Amino acid sequence: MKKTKLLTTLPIAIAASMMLASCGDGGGSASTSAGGPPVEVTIQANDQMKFDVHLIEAKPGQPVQVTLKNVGTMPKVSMGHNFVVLDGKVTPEAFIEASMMQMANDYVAPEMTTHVIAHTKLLGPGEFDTITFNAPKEAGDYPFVCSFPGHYAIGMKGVLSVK
Ligand SMILES: [Cu+2]
Repeated sequence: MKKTKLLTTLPIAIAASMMLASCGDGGGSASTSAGGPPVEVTIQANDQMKFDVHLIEAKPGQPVQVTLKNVGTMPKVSMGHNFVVLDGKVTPEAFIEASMMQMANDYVAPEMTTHVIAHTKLLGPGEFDTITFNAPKEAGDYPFVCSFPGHYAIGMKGVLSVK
């Protein structure tokens, strides 16, 4: 009698503990991957062509979740923003120059995608996009930019520091 009761209640107990775990810190299922719990970053981009975050720190191989929010009000065609992390094997300047005519590709030149670790969509006012990627396994500083023409030069840039 005792035995059967244990057997029937056990699955419920397991289910309950799983629910508790998933409601925990929001770290979610990604926390089980090799690089440890993800770094979560929210970056705002505005009409003044500024990011409010210029440094992201991660461990080698650690998952990184970036949410880019365009908090501006100007139209996407004149003031769109994206977030592009580069592999360090191409300069941001070369990447931006190659991408400046690539509006249809969210200003990410197809021939440059091998140098792109990750990128968001190009966002119009009030839009946001969330991407998750793994930080490079090699320690170093990896540049990130907004590749909308002119924005990098004004300062829409930063560094993913892996160490
Ligand atoms: Cu921008």
